[in-house]
Amino acid sequence: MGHFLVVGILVIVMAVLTYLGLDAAGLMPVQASAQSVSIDWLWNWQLIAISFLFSLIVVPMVYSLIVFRRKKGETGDGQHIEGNTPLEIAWTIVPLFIVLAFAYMGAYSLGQTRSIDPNAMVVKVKAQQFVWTFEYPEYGIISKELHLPVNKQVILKMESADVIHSFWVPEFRVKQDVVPGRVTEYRITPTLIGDYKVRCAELCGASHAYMEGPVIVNSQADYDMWISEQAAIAAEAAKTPEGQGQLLTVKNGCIGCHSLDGAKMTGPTWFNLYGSDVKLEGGSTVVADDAFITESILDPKAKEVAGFAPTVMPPYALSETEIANIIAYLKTLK
Ligand code: HEC
Ligand SMILES: [Cu+2]
Repeated sequence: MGHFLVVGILVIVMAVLTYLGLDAAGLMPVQASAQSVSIDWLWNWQLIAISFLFSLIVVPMVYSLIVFRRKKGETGDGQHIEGNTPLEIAWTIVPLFIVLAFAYMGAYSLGQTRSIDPNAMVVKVKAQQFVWTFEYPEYGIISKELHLPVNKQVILKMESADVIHSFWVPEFRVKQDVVPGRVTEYRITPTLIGDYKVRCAELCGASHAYMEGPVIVNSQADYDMWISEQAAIAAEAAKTPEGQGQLLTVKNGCIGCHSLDGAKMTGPTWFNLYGSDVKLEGGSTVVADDAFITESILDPKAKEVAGFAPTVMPPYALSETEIANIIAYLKTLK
């Protein structure tokens, strides 16, 4: 009986120490959404259960290794034990209740994170290799930054242009796949003003690791200011062909692959592109004029630019005017 008492006390001490250690390790980033409260609550109970089960296995094992070691000169077999019905019933019933309790807690937490505010504002999200774009349909704003007002539920309606991506802001806790061919929804109520990052959490291609975008939680006043600034910029841009062209390149995610400043990304830079000589695969060159650019947008595989994979850029079925506007915009990039 003495052994049971000692092991029992050691298990409890070890469980408490393990839990305190895990808790102090800061495994989670800050809590920045209403949804994260119930998720962290569930996570905390799991840490407690894990700490206890870990101790329940490790402590008796180490204790036995030390205390029940074979003594010098001991040569006989160990005692033969067969079956223990009360113990077997206990180790079936207790885990059953633990699993049921966690199933209930999990369902409760899921319900909390899904709770619907009928006044939630809508932002459209487009995911594509390897960029996130955000559209505020009420204001005609398209942006590479997601701005959200604090303490207000937002519903993201997410679409993918190519493969499966996954919208993940660790500080918000909730994660949701973005699947081609359907609209997935993501509800969140940010509660902490600050700058975060959305990452793609689904391996989606060569530059998956760089598929990040800023997520900024603002006070209502700062958010309103940002919205009116962006709406003014969008309205101003819509007046000129090059402005409309620029909006199109954001909307279609072109700038996820083409830099404006000479930097090499997945695709060639657009800096000084218009009118320049473009080297093609195989050694020939072509002048980047209207015809070449139009062809490159409608049928990117027609001519391969040297040093770039011809398969990554999808064809874009843009209208003549849209392409003219994009060309007008490209001309300004000098
Ligand atoms: C997924 C990445 C990606 C996206 C998105 C993308 N492109 Fe490209 N683009 C490329 C790559 C790679 C090449 C070079 C290989 C080739 O010719 O196909 C290229 C080539 C081009 C060229 C040819 C010449 C050059 O040097 O740039 C033009 C023009 C162009 N893209 C325009 C666009 C426009 C306009 C959009 C948006 C409507 C767009 N691209 C979206 C990757 C992309
Ligand atoms: Cu992705």
